[in-house]
Amino acid sequence: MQSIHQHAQIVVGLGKSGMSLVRFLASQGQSFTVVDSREQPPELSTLQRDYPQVAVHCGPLSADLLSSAEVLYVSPGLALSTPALQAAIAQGVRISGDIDLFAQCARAPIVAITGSNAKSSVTTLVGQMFAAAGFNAAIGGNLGVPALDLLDDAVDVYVMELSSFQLETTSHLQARVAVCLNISEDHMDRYVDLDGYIAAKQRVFKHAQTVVVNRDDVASQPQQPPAQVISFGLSIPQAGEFGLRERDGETYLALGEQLLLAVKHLKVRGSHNYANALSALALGTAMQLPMPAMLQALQDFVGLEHRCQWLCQVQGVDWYNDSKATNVGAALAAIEGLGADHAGKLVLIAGGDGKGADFSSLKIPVMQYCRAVIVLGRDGERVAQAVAGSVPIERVTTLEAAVTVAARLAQTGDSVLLAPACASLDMFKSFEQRGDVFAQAVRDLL
Ligand code: UMA
Ligand code: ADP
Repeated sequence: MQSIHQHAQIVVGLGKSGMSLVRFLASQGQSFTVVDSREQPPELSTLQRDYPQVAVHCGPLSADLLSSAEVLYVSPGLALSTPALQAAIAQGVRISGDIDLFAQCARAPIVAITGSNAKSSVTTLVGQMFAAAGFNAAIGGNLGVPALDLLDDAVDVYVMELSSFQLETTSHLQARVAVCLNISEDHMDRYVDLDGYIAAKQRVFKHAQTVVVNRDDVASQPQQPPAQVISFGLSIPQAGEFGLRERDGETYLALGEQLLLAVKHLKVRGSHNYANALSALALGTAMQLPMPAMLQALQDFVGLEHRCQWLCQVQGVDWYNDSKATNVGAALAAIEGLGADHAGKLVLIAGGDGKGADFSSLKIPVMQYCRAVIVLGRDGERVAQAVAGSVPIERVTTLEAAVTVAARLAQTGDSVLLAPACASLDMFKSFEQRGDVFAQAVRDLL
């Protein structure tokens, strides 16, 4: 029988975050226990191979065990509303997570980036701006590499993508600069309502030195901003603000009255990408990065895979992979961005795991920009019902079939857009796999 003291620290979850916590705590010579509600968590064999001495409990979470701890390091995939966690919280057990520990140990400043959409794109872009300016920037967090794995005294700055799930367990972030890029409904299977989701996102601002705000999106703004605030938005900027300005028929990224760069020099299109460029400039400016390095990075940025990514043209039809459009807000940005940019119509492929979302806001842009909608996946029918009465709807059961039907429906000059407005997990391992399957099916048309 293990003593209660041995369970003083418990790592809850044995995925990527849990395993990074194990490595970190073990490297500090600390003792801890690991639990995971799954019988076979993904990192179990790695744990048993590398840390055979660490106690691990797999299967249904024990409220008694969790309540005996002093602190629980909870993985982002586990909701704090899980009954065994609630029981522990009621007993006064402290909740923390990998980001909290990371923030307490990081010796370099942290740029903290959250929001419903564009986190990965902006995190990558800001990382590239630091690199262009000659700094050793570590980028990660929700983007992929767990925060604790990035800790290194040689790092000049940490550029961190943070999810609402990670922020829920974070109390000591103290970012040098923090942003919540935008808010639209997501993860409604995890939050009681939109306010709960926004409250989790707002934690990014706690004790931040400087805050970057999206002046077009009130829900994303901090309730109590610090003294130093830099804003971005698509409107004409006032002094010290980032925004868009028109001059001689050209649109420019601008800082106050100063024109910085014509958007035609960016390799990514659509107003959502201009907003991302402006937010990255605001973040870089808050970190005193030189403007020429930032503008160079913006011009070199080709965008990330699976985000409104142009694949190829087949018989006069352009094909776009936006598999990362895992919520309605991202799908809307793609439909409106591509729709406004193209003379032809869009054939939209949507559906998957809807995470409890309301799809009704898709109807008007679908009516305006789409030729047809092809639905698939667990919530495909809910998407179909939301857009019913707008354009023809086809129902399919595989992504390959969706590509075949889309090729038949699209006319010369049209574009086919995979922007599911849903997570992929009902049919695929990840959004990357969904995008890869789509891209392969499109290549098979050639
Ligand atoms: N799980 C259990 N029981 C447990 C622990 C986890 O069933 O005891 C399940 C969760 O419900 C979830 C899955 O396991 O379905 C993975 O959860 P996890 O917390 O173990 O995840 P990690 O492997 O640690 O990966 C996490 C992030 N995943 C989630 O937040 C779900 C990764 O973001 C992130 O890259 C990684 O940490 C490193 O920081 C992925 C993600 O999908 C990309 N994020 C969501 C999003 O972007 O929308 C928030
Ligand atoms: P995140 O990490 O927040 O999911 P990504 O950069 O991976 O963000 O992009 C996710 C999705 O959001 C993609 O479908 C992308 O095309 C879309 N997107 C990118 N920028 C924006 C924006 N400013 N507003 C809305 N959607 C966006």
